Amino acid sequence: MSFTQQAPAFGNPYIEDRLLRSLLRRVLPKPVLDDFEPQLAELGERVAHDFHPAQLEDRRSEPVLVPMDPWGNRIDRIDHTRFWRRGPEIAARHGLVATGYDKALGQHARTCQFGLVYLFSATSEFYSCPLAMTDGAARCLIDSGNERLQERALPHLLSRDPATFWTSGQWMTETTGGSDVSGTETIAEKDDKGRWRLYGRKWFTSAVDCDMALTLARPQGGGAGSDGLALFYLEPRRPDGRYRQIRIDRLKDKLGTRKLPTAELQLEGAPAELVGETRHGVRLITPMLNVTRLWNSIAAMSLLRKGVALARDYANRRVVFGMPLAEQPLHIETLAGLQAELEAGFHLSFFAAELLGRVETGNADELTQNLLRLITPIVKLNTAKQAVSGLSEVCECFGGAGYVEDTGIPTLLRDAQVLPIWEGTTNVLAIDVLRVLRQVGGLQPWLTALRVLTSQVSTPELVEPVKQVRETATAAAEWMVQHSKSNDALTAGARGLAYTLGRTLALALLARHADWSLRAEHDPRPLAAVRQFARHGVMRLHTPGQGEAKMLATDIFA
Ligand code: UCC
Repeated sequence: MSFTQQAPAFGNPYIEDRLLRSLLRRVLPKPVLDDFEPQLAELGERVAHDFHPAQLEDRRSEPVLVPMDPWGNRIDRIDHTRFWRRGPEIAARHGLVATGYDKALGQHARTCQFGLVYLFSATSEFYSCPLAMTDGAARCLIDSGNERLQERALPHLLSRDPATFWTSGQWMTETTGGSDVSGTETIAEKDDKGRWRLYGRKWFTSAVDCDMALTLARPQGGGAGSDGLALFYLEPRRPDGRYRQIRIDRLKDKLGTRKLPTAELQLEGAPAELVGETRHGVRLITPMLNVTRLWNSIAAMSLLRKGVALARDYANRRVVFGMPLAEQPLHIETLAGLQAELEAGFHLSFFAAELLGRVETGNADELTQNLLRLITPIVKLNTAKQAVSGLSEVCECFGGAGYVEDTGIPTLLRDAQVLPIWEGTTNVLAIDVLRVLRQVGGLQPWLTALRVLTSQVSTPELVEPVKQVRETATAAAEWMVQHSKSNDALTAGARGLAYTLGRTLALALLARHADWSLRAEHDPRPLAAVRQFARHGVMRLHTPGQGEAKMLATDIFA
């Protein structure tokens, strides 16, 4: 019998995840954790022993658009994968959206919810995407103050009963673009009964067979640009499942997230309802964007965590050059580097979740609200990049097997590549960071957060990382002063700024957690993560050389 390699095993991602468990012990009051923990363990059990093997077995299936029935009737039915058909049951039963709004959990509702999302997302065939939009829609409707729509939709969006649970879509992207929506061509017209009807083409509508959707359209006679757009609510399908004046042209042929049916569709007079006024739709939909950006961050860490867990397990099973990979110094370094980036992105994401929970329950002052607004794009763009580069490394940890589809490893990387693209690309979000800095009057919320976090660190071993945080904070403040004089220089350096703000905050969060872990639990591993991450560096600021950059980018000799 020739040699066969043992496959990596994937265990309960709650029971086996030191990171999440120790974060929850620090952040949640003990009675809340004691009460909530069985839900995490139960979902983790299903993820490892049901969802993961079921998805591997059904690896090849993809959703299919069935435009016509056999008798020539237009039906536009989407036949989902097996796992997707279970989505509503899983989402409702485990409260993947509802937990975030659970009043009994108070300001901890978001931490608890995103704990569940972190366990589920990487093993959800991206069913987490419609759930993110569902959560975003609930937030949006609450913030809009539109009581009629709240009464209509919230009981469904926040339902824990699969029979009444709804998902929501977020239909923003058109052929004119998903980043700059000011060119949106969808028109809203009133019919002779005074009802709004939408006409236009949506170009990237994820999870198209949702129960409701929020979308942007231009009321006829309204102004140009994004100010003239209004936010509309629609229920795309009739009770029999047929679409209401909507035609699906095709499903997208994407690099990854292939189980997620993303469609191009035509609105041919679809009935809709105004959420707010007949303009300022972009402003009205931003609560949704901010919530989905946080889901994106947690999803990034969920995927990276799964990859690292598989690579770590594999390193114990794979023997080469006479030794398990897990005992080889260079492989150990590689895994340690991955783990440190994971821990950094994890603490960033859960810090944002914690702040969101405080803001939503009225337990946050203005500075904290500004901090949440500032770090939401920063956390999203940093974690998305960490997931892509980390999962590329994860593939390499498996050698050739990491390049072979039926191991399930390549899918992790392909799926991760959507994370820096949708919900705001890295550049769009870096520019959003500049927008927030202008609105909140500069770096103050970030500087204050660093000061508060580092003041909680007293362990002598953490003196150096804390110094690194403080020095980078000073450098960032100086960089802002130097570059604020030129809008071009500020914009060209915005990525470097956003990376630096994110990585420095991550280092401070890691240090705070390591300090607590050493004192409260005598666990030295978070300290090791701080040091490793500090070695990777947090400073990404640079002074852009505009002339040279342009010469290189255009390849034209000036
Ligand atoms: O739809 C898509 C696929 C869905 C898949 C969901 C998956 C979720 C993750 C799942 C994980 C498993 S993808 C398409 C997504 N599209 C975007 O994310 C849009 C990206 N573009 C931007 O974010 C841009 O910055 C825009 C569209 C917001 C820029 O629009 P404008 O109109 O040029 O921007 P303005 O005029 O600067 O902003 C309009 C208002 C301003 O407030 P006022 O009117 O009071 O001055 C801004 O301050 O909106 C405010 N604003 C915000 N407020 C802009 N962005 C934000 C924000 N993020 N939060 C709060």
